Amino acid sequence: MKRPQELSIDPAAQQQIHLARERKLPLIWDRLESQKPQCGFGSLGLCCRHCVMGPCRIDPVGHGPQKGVCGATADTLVARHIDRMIAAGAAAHSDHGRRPALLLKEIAQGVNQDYQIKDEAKLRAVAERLGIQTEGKDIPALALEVAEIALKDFGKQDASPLQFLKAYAPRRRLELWQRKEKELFEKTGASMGIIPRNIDREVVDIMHRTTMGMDHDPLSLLVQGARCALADGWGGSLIATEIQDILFGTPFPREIYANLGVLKEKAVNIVVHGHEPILSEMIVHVALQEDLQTLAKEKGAAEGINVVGLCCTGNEILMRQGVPVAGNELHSELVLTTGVVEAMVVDVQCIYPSLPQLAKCFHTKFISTSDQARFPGGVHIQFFEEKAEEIARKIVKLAIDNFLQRDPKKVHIPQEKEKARVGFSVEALLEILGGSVKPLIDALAHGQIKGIAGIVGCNNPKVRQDFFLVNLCRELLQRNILVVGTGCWAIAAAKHGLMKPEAAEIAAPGVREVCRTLNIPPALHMGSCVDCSRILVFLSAVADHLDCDIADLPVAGSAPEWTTEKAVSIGTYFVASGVPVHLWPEPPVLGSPAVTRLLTQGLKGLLGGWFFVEEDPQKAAQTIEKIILERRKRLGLA
Ligand code: BF8
Ligand code: SF4
Repeated sequence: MKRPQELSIDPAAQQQIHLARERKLPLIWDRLESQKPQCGFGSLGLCCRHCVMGPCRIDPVGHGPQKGVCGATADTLVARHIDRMIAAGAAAHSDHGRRPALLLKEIAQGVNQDYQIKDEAKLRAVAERLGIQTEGKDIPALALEVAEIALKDFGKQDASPLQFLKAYAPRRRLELWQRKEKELFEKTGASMGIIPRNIDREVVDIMHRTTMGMDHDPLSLLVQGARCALADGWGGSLIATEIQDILFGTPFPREIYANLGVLKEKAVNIVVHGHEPILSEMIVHVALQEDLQTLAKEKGAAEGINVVGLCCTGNEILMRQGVPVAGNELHSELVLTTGVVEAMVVDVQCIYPSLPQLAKCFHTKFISTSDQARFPGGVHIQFFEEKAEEIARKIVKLAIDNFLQRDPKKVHIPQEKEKARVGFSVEALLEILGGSVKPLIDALAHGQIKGIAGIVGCNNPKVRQDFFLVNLCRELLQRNILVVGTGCWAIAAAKHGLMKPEAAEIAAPGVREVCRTLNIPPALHMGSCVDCSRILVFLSAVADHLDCDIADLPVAGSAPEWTTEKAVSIGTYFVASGVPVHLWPEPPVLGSPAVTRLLTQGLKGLLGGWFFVEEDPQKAAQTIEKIILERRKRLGLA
């Protein structure tokens, strides 16, 4: 059995793993062990269950079957599987984006009174960007138009590009996608679209083309994968980010705390976990109401109510409200083992189904709220946006009532918490830079900063928690590469002190100097996973300023502890936008050398980005540096 130190580099996690073992509480790492050895066919992408002539598998060493019952080859199986991963990931982000779009419409029409538009300036900016005539129009009218355009991007039936993509993607990139569609047709005689037409349709297209007896060509499967991922990045995720900013405010820099030490022994602790801020914003709002704070104190919680976030919904309220974050994905079980969580309230995505059972070992109420995410063993309180405040109050009251059930013998809160400066939206970055990307471009041109790397994605129990996220970041900073990112990486960077302005000390002199001058940390928190769209928008601003393509910029990406299908979609839309992307662990594609070649080499000529796999943070940083240096050279920079 591995020691806690081998499972996580986070001392808070190590303590709680140790404690859980003493109390015989099963954790995710134990279940991973129990799954070993994991299926070799699945790991290589060589199995298929798309019809009941199967399940089929293909023998990677050539002794067994080389084709499925229908005749599908390894190349088809692997490409179809990756496509379905992209479709699921894009669906998750985009279905999330649909909610704020619908809510914006309801607010504009006066149907929903529980929420307001907090950021009118952002609404105007988005409307202008979408080409809406803004003069003389009031806020509800503009909100309605923006919402309608967003909703149309989900449902329009013509083949024109998504409106959001057209309004936000850089000029040269749009031209490249159009050119490549033509080239593909000229070369193959088959029509293959890259530019997304409709967010939902690209997901449906994948489900259609990957069913039995449809598309068997790895190239056309992967091109549709790219198209669907682009519908996520420049569509669903972007819509989520922009409209959430309109509804709840665009993030600007602020100080927060991160790690399990943000829990309070003398408070009613409510952990909000999941992804959509619509519920968590309301929980934060009602938890501040005086009558509820008083009620908590009457029950003996001297410090009232303490709402903390987890994972991406945590990132949302951290960026906008300064709510402390208890941890990233692998902290989601550990937070319960502190014994001080009165309620864990979840919405959608990345919520382990093990949580309600683990909550039962304590007094913790596990409360699910989404019609799309039910958890046997938990409490379900259905959330309705039009009754948001009433429902949020009910949830918070339940948590308060639960305070008296806490068992002091089971309480252990690790002391670890780190300060972090977060909230680097594109708007915030532009303000820091004095209104334009030019100072950053100058710093890049003069070699003060070599390049920019985006680190995104998850924790994965197959990788020592935070080890790769943190060490890759350090390695890049030491190579004079500025780091931006989102999701569980951002929480890791915050927990490990990389988001304090003082962390600039570990960076090479150029980055250090820039950070000192601008008073920013060297690792910039740009938000939740849907906020990877902020990175796209920022790259777009830089590319348009230079009148070049994203593929010309000295940038690269990485998802070094990735887990989810959403991460595949994110990685793919960066690649399809011209950014090379590092991955670890390796994706389930190695069963097809042809698909692997396409992903690691072929896509480069087509879209400018490609994937590479590397197990070691130092080597991954070396490769990223090499890519950045090559791109600098092509741009004529030293
Ligand atoms: O959307 S980084 S484990 S929490 S998938 Fe999930 Fe991965 Fe965390 Fe956020 Ni993103
Ligand atoms: Fe097997 Fe083909 Fe059916 Fe897949 S689609 S399960 S490979 S027969």
